[in-house]
Amino acid sequence: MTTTQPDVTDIVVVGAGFAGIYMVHKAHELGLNVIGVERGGGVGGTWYWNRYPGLRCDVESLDYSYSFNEEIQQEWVWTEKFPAQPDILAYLEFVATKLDINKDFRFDTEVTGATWNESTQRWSVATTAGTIDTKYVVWGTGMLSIPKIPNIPGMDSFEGELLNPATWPQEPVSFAGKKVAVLGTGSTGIQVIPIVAETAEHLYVLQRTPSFSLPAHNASLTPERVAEVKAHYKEYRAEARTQMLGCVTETRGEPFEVMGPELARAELERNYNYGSPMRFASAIVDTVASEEANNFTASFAREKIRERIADPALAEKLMPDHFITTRRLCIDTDYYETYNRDNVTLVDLRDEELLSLTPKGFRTAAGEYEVDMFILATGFDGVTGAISRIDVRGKDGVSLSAKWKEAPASYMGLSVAGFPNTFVVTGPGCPAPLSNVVLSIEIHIEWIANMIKKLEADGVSTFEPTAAAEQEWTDHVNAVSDSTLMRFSNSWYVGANVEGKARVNLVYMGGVAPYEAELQDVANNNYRGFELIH
Ligand code: NA7
Repeated sequence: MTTTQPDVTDIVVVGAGFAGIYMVHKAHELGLNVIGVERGGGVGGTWYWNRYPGLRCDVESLDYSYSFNEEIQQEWVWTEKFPAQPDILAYLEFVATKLDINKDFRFDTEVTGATWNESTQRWSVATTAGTIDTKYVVWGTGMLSIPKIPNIPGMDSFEGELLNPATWPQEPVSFAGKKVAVLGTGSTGIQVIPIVAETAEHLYVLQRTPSFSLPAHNASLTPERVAEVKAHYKEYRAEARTQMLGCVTETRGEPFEVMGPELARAELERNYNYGSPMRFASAIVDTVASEEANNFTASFAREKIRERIADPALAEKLMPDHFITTRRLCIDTDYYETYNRDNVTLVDLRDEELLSLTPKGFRTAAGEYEVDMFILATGFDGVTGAISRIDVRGKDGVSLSAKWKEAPASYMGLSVAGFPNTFVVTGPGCPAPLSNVVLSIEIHIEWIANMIKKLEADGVSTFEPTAAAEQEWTDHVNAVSDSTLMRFSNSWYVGANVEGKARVNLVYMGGVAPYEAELQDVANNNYRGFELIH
């Protein structure tokens, strides 16, 4: 009998999205051996799988890109204010080629488990293409990579096309002449709905919770704007790094009380006209913290929504009633105007509960609807979803998904007690979900690489955060969150969208710049909170 020997390396990087690409590059810089593992057929991560028409990032392209390499940021040309999925994918392919990291990835390969070996003090990573023995594992599995598929009775019986935006077919999908249903009105639904309506015979939008959405005012980037940013890109990026959301917002940085209603309204108007959720959310600095500021911002946003919908009764059904920014603040192109079309019907699931899918369509408490296509824009098992589906076993065989079932805790949003020599990029308890996530990823990868460099230089064989440090950070994340209106959130930011998932504050609300300062403080104090074993 022959046994296959595991491959041996220094670092395994899981995922070839923004995090994985940069981490493999960093491993090269550190002179360490690295193996990347990616279940997709190429780089891109969530931008590889999500391909539905209308998909764009809601962070501007000049921000939503790597800042660490001057050559890349000068050479790549963004053409639109908000980048479309094909452009982001092409950008990541360009970066991967430029950094020569494709050769280090095993594509079409899934990580199925990872086990900490007490005797060797190393990880054994099980993949669909063999086992890898490694000192470190860096999880770059993404915050929004596992779609949440709702358990609707009769789903198997539906004879039409059942599609999920997060695993959209690579070949074009036609809506022409079809009756289509879209379930879900978060960012995904809001982006796909206007596109479907353009050619579908009829579109039914199934809404349970209305979102706040603002016009994106997307447009081609003028060569002048690109040249202006590129001439001072270093300074532009440096400024982004001083901000709460990790991108330039030109906020006055004043709370509602200081601004007063007149100035506050003018600032909301200015940012609304600019078209950017990051800027609009930052216009009044305490929108997410103060009820008064939030109500003011939300009233303004509701007024704007009303102006876009011809039928006032329909407008009221589309009116969000949560604290603005405690669920994703969306941007759109013609989302509300789509409801003014004759071929679009809103099915308000608060009035008529969705009971089931049927062979020919779907049934609500009000009756049966026939459709040829049903699109599940029902979101993701955010932040912890991907890694929790992998059988990760730390010290004493403890399973990470079991540990996280009750409360997904981490130290500093990137490491977990009981799981040595491991980093979870943009894990629970960091500001990434409410930030320019590319910058949040860069902050994590650079910090991780610096830590590995120091540990290697000092001859440290293992590290892990202490349980006390993890608890202290988790308490801090909760205290900051609870001091904001996020305590009322009912979204993936707090795990509330997935049945049975623990409701916890997955987002650190302290802001990107203060968070980076806290990370630096940990590093400067000899990695305070970590146990380092030589
Ligand atoms: P979201 O923002 O989680 O939105 C999912 C939508 O699907 C939301 O309107 C949900 O309503 C709805 N939904 C989910 N399950 C159901 C069931 N079972 N019945 C009815 N409606 C349902 O996901 P997106 O993909 O749109 O956006 C995710 C992130 O991607 C976004 O935040 C950006 O960061 C990019 P509910 O709220 O549950 O009532």
